[in-house]
Amino acid sequence: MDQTHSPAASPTLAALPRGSQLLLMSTAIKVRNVELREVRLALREPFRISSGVVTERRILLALITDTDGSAAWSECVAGEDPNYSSETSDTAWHALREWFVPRLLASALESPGAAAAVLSRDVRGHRMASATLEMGIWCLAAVRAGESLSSFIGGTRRDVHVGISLGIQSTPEALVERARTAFDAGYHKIKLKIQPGADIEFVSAVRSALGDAAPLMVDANNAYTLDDAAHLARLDEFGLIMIEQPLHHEDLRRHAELQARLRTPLCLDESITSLDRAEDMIALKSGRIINIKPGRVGGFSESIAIHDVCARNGIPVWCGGMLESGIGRGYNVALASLPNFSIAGDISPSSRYWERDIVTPQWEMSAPGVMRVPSSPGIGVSVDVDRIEDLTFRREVLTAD
Ligand code: OSB
Ligand code: MG
Repeated sequence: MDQTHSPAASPTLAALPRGSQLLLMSTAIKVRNVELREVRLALREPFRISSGVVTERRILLALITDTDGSAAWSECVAGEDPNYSSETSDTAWHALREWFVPRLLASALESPGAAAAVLSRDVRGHRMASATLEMGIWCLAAVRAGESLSSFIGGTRRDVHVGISLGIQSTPEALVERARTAFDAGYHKIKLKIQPGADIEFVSAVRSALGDAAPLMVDANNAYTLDDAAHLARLDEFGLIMIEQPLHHEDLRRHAELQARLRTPLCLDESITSLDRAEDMIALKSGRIINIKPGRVGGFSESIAIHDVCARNGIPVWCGGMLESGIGRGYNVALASLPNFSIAGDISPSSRYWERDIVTPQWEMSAPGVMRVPSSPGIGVSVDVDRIEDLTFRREVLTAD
């Protein structure tokens, strides 16, 4: 299946990379300054995965302003500790300030699709930091074009299905209670975090309590090894939609061996850091589904390329989450509006995470399990700058001179 969903009608323009059509008619993007902020936002309840727990997010935000005065906010998905990725809020701040923002300030971009190459030239890694600017440039270009980010990148869905990711709980009963609330709220995918000692019994309890119709999956965040293959095969009996990233965060080969021994599809998250890794996963049969987090792969251009290659190979994708504020959520909603995002994303409403988000309106379900894709320019929600000001822990404005 060839997926071409360019917003342009003309065949010549449609052949150009997404987002470049309108910009041909205007001028290149020249960034005047980038304001970095770290805001601290407490989660409503601690979120525990096999490799750590978060109670308060340290969220890095960037406000990118161009020489015409157009602006866009973006968010870095790096976490507080290096337990999901080697990047953290602190390493991302450093990478942005020292390497990525200076490159951006020194460049004129013909199209947002050109940003990734400018940012990553001669830099290894630091994809989450780089993605902060890459995604911001896509949003800025959409704002300049007066279009929603969704339609600008070729999104076709007006609504996206939402899932929820439930952290590891102390008892199966506590997990059942949360999963039941989520099922009743209409979530289309309920993800249970697991680890050795909190897996079979917990999943079994939820499946028994909610019945066969509940859309359940699990995510192990690398907590197992191939020696656990027989143990993990016991999950096959629970009719899970998928098992996410059971093995090492950089592995593909062992996941392929494991997949051959399981009926349940494997979905990779941590291991897919680029288009090449996605192609390798497909070639090696290391999994049958990909969780795309744009921050993990360096931004929207790479995410769209992964989306497209997966569509051509019959691999469904879904949009993962990194406990983003309402700003990062806006990017995820836009990305999830692309056609091959056929599985509900980890894109829950603001109230699942925060007492009060930093955007207005806050993200809410428009119907049970559904979130509307905004049609107004950019991410389609307003950034609450006063609230950001109150939550700011550090701030720095970087300019060309
Ligand atoms: O593995 O998907 C993950 C949060 C932090 C780090 C890793 C993961 C997650 C989630 C949260 O599952 C999903 C969400 O943002 O709701
Ligand atoms: Mg995951």
